[in-house]
Amino acid sequence: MYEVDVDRLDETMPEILAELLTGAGAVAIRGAFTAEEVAAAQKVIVDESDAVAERETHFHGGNEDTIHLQRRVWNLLNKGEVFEAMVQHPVVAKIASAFLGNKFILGSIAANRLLPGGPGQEPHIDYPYWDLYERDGFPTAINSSFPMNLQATIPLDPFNEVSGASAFLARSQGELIYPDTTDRDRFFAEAQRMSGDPGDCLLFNGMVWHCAMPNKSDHDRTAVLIEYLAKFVTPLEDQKSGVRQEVIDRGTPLLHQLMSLTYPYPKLFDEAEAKIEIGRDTKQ
Ligand SMILES: O=C(O)CCC(=O)C(=O)O
Ligand SMILES: [Fe+2]
Repeated sequence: MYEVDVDRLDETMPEILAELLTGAGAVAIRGAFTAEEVAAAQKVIVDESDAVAERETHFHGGNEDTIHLQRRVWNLLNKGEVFEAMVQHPVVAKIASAFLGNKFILGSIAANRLLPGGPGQEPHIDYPYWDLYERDGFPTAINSSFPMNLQATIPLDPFNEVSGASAFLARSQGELIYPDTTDRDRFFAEAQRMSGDPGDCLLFNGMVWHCAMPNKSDHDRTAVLIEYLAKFVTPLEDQKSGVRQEVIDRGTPLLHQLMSLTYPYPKLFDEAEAKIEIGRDTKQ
């Protein structure tokens, strides 16, 4: 995987964007989060997923028998200050801003915890393309020429071949298709792993074919999955209803942007002040 050089971020940004859009489709930021942040996140996720019943999940249609060994924790922005920091990592924010536009938003922050024996997923692409197998639901000629999604996977446990590090097929974003069942042999034969240590941050273009892989180790394999979207895409998780007011009150301008609190639409124009808002000649 392409390794981001955080000391030369501005200089290498064009390379990073090219790698994500038309290159392999994934880049790694090593050591993005501290051991303390990893431990704090891990504690919340283990406590939550031990305590509550199974949650909605996806891409596991073929694994009904082992699905109890896979645990999702949703809406993490509401579940610990560490996640408020995680969604605002400065290097990730800079890359997301350049990739998706500087008003990028948060689509989701959730955890995927695979217990030993936990199942992998079907190869897929991520929201907003995650049901692209229902092709008629998408515009004609939709294509991969520009991105609407950037995914960040933060391993909280060692991510390797044995533990079930996510697999991805380099350059598969090019055609923007949801992998067919007949593509799976090629996917599993040619896919690479997003290997990493706890606290790394693995960024990928959500149009890249990828999936969680089975956990064959004797330890948990947990990752925080963050989804960033272009400003005009409907977020996956309803943060406006799901996140407590105190999180909003202590939030930075970036956090408010991420929660779409600064994005004005949809809007009741009948109730808006009569003024000229949009247009090249508009006075700000
Ligand atoms: O947990 C993983 O390795 C990947 C999860 C994933 O791709 C998803 O849930 O969309
Ligand atoms: Fe995914």
